[in-house]
Amino acid sequence: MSLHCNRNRILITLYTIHIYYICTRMSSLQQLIDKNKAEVEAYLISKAEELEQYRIEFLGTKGKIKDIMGAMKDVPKEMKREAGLMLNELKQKAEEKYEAYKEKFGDNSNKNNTPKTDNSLPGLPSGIGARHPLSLTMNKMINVFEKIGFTVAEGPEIEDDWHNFNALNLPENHPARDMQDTFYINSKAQHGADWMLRTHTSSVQVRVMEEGKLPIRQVFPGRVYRNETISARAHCFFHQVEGLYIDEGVSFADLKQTLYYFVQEMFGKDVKVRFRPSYFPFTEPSAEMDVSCFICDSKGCSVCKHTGWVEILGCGMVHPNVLDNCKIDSKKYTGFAWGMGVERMTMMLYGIKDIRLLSENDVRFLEQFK
Ligand code: 2NL
Repeated sequence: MSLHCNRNRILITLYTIHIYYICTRMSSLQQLIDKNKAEVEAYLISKAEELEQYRIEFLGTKGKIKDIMGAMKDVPKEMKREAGLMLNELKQKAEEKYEAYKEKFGDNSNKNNTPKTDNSLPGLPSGIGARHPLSLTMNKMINVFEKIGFTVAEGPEIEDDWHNFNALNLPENHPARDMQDTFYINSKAQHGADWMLRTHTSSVQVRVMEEGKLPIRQVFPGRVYRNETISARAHCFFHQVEGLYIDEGVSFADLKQTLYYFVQEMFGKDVKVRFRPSYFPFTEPSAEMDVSCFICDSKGCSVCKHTGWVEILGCGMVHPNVLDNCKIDSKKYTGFAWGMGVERMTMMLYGIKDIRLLSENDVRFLEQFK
């Protein structure tokens, strides 16, 4: 170590002589400063020891910069100001380089290795997530039915012909089976059955009915698929909450009251409902239910297309053929069923104008539901 220091000292002393030599020979302090600047820039530092070496050589009390400062006394008075500025610039450059590397190699002043972070400080907060608006709506819908004794059932998204169509009184040549509407997976594959993405959650209801445990009072939430062109109003996959109630003596009056209770819980006690006759292959009679427009209080707006009413679901009494297909005695049992779209309901509740926002998962959209 002392050998090392002595060597440094000898080098530095030699350098001092060298400086005087250059100062007299070149008669220009500028050249000396420029030379040092270039040396500072070119000095290679790859480890902490080299950084210390650099410090001693340029910034130490017996270093090159101090030496040049010593040489300042020989600079003529009228040049002192300019020379001082040049020297300061060199010093600043040398110090900046030193500080930059000091940061890189860590501060060695922390000799006893005490940790530099205070572990008692609270951690950085991580962002709170938000439920997807579809989940919010779906949960709200399910909760209403749970309050009046309905339970939840789920089933597969890949279905066979029987559960998605045949059992539901959708005959072989029904237009709903068309390739235009249904995503078939492979045509007439194993055992002559078509596999497809379910087009409604009614297929789960068929599975429940086939189990034969009665009465049935359930809701069926889930994703369904239809081969539609994607636009602001339609998507090739969306979500439904369907429902089914089968027991002895279930009537259309029960259907009306159950769905009326549902909309009151969803939209408030002042909401009005109306039923319009409709057609579905799996129900008879069938109806569609409208609610009074809660956006404009039925005064007329773009949501209700200035009619004062918005359609929210399709429903009806389960067709006797469907009951028979599922081995439920249609002479003894009756039931009602309904189906509604979760996207549509969500768009109405939150004023969302484009259905695609609900499946793109743009965080800027989703974080608004915190
Ligand atoms: C609509 C119409 C509806 C059903 C779904 C159903 C299921 C079985 C038996 C009878 Cl297993 N019906 N479901 C009934 C009527 C309408 O959905 O427009 N949904 C969005």
